[in-house]
Amino acid sequence: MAKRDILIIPDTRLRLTSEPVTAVDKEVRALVDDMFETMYDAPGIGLAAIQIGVARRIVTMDLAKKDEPKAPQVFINPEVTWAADEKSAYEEGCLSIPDYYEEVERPNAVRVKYLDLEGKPQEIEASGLLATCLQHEIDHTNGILFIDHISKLKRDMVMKKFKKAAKRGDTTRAAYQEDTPEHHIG
Ligand code: K1U
Ligand code: ZN
Repeated sequence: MAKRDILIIPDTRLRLTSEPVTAVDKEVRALVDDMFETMYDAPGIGLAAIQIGVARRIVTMDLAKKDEPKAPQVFINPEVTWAADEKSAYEEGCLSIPDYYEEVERPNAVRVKYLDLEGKPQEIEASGLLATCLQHEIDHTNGILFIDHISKLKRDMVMKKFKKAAKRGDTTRAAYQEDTPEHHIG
């Protein structure tokens, strides 16, 4: 197991469309282990493989609360097969956009088909935070970021701030967080 570096915007690899997994083998399971180590260390509730620079359609997630036992979930080649017409808003964050949070409106329930760690096809119906997180992570596998769902004005402000930070050489989450402890961009 190894903790990997998380890519930060404007890293262009975050805009890649990830490739489907063709076989859930030892190599994929080792990558999943690294993703969990990276996600728990961050800490985050979800992670897509492209966030550590691997363009494969793999998502890890753990929505357990602080006082609950760990509840790791893995989704390989996840795909939305149905989305509710009704929308709900949730204040989202992203490990690739440190310390920026904004409300995003998405379908409040989705059905998602995927492969489990044994390579078996599965399908779940999700609502609430699971639905939000699945949509956020599936977006990552398609090169889409949550800031693509907010206004252009806000997105441009965020991109400007992170491009400036990248120019300064602040390309790690740690460097960025030391500099900007505030949650909202002023
Ligand atoms: O994909 C990512 O960048 C991970 C992201 C997932 C996510 C959060 C909120 C809404 C949708 C998707 C995060 O985990 S951001 C960090 C976060 O939300 C969190 C971290 C520690 C404790 C609780 C939440
Ligand atoms: Zn994200």
